[in-house]
Amino acid sequence: MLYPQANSHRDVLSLSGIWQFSLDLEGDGERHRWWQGLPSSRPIGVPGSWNEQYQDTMFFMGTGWYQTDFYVPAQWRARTLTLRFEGAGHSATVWLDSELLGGHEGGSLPFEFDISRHAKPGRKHRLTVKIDNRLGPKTIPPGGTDQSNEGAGSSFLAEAISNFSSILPEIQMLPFLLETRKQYPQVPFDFLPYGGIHRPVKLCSIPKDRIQNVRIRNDVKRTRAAVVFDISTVGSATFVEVTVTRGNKSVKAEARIGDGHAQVEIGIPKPALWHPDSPHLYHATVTLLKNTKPIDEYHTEFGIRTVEVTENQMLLNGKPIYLQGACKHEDFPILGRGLSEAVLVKDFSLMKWLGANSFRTSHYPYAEEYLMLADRMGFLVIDEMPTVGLDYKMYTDEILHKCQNLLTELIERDGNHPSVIMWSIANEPDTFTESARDFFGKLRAHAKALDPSRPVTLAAMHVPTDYTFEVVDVISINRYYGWYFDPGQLDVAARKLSEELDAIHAQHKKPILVSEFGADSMAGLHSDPPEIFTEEYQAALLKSYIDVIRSKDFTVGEHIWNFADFKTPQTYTRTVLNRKGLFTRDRQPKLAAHVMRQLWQSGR
Ligand code: GCB
Repeated sequence: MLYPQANSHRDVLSLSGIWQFSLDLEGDGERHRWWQGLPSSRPIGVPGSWNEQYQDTMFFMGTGWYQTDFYVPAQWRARTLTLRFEGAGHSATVWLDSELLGGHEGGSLPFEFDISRHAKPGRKHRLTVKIDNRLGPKTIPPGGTDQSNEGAGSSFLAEAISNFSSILPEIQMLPFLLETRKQYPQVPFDFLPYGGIHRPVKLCSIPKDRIQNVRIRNDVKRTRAAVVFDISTVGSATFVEVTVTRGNKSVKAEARIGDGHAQVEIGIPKPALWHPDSPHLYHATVTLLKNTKPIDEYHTEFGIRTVEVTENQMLLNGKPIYLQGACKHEDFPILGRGLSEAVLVKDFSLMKWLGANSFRTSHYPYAEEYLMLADRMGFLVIDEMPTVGLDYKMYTDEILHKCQNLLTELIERDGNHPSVIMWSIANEPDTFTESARDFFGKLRAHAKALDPSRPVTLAAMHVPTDYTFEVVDVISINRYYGWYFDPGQLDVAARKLSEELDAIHAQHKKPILVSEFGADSMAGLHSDPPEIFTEEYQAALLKSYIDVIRSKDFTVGEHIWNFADFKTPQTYTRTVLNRKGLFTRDRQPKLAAHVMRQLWQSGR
């Protein structure tokens, strides 16, 4: 699936704007054929989560219906017409007029429908989308089945209690402890399970004979790069031509199409390599030819670079690279998870201001616009699956198959971006059982089969007995000493972190990224000596972790949790937001941001 674009053979119409919206509180919208018209609807902004657009939708878990009317331009005749959703969910069901087009599960990857049979150029159509943001024991990510407290993610503890309560009386305390872990809405992760059409919806007009997909890979040998374009096509075109341009230089090559596929290789002597300090991009134009006549084209940018992993290091273009940055969320006041290019630009400019060179798309794939901008501005991205909060009971063939499909979709979408240097196949799943090693081992193998050029990691918390350390290329650990453990004791935290890093590396001989560490701070709360929740304590904790991380020659980076404060479910450990941000939710720097800027701007 190619990212939609308008060029001399293609057209895109944005359906972003104000749609109509109704909550389906009785769950009978389908029975009442709401695609024919929404009852008592109100306006809603698309893209955007529904949560913060009205007071009564803030914590709503259930189904909400969206509707809008649009015209298909009269000149779009004899074309293939598609309707593309960049991200909506958690699940979406779509109707065009009274025709059911289909559905999609998972809110963070694009999906599209061919509507050529239903849509008539020059006519007005009604588009209806039913969104359900409820999560269950088999969704990715998992969650409670409704907005009550019946959650997934704690089955291990519940089972342990019933098994051991006759032998160990203390274990009877566990139901109480479990109760205190609950949050509202109940999900086994720490960000709001937003609902809505989070990313743009687009109506696309593409040629019937067309370029279907373009995969770009590069092989760099000494002073020459071979860039290979794998192109799939639809229809009867015979040749495909690729022109690669940089500045005023261009190179061209073509190949014959066989069975809807062609491979074009272009040699580039002395390539300008992509690197965060010099994010050189090449421009490629792929042209589809029928009897030498161009009938479709697609433009894309790409970068030439290599990534390798040794026992101690990550190498970018053969040289060690150290990741400094923060994990993010798609989260902003009022927009929720909704895409705003202005917020994106603001965030990337703040990351540059900090001196960060990387980030992780915790805990799901972000809008592709993030990667496009990361390519241009020079950020190294760890691209994460939506596999967050998996418990050990989920390690079944059925769920594995689901995760493999998601990984395929992710690599299909993001594989061409030079900024993506590593796939993260999960965040903090249960990894203390051998079944975790088998499950994530198979997922890693799937990633390698689709994309041998990138290392694979998993952000783990069950240190040191983590079975997935055996199957990943880079070990990533999320650590909260000095916060959830040993609060207020930075010296103890530093000692524990240091011992743990040494022990993991001694056993596994793999590079380690500290993929999360941090402390909440309420902007404006101060204390001396530093106490938890103050700006001083957050800054001191980050600094002391970084001193430890940098003292090891096998660590490959420091990723702070989190770039900015973000919205969470309600629980007594959160004050409306998770406040581990370097910035407030509206992107004003806390003390820690200034401290990190000083550290990062001067390099490792
Ligand atoms: C973690 C999770 C992240 C949480 C964070 C926290 O380990 O990966 O999703 O938000 O801790 O602040 O508790």
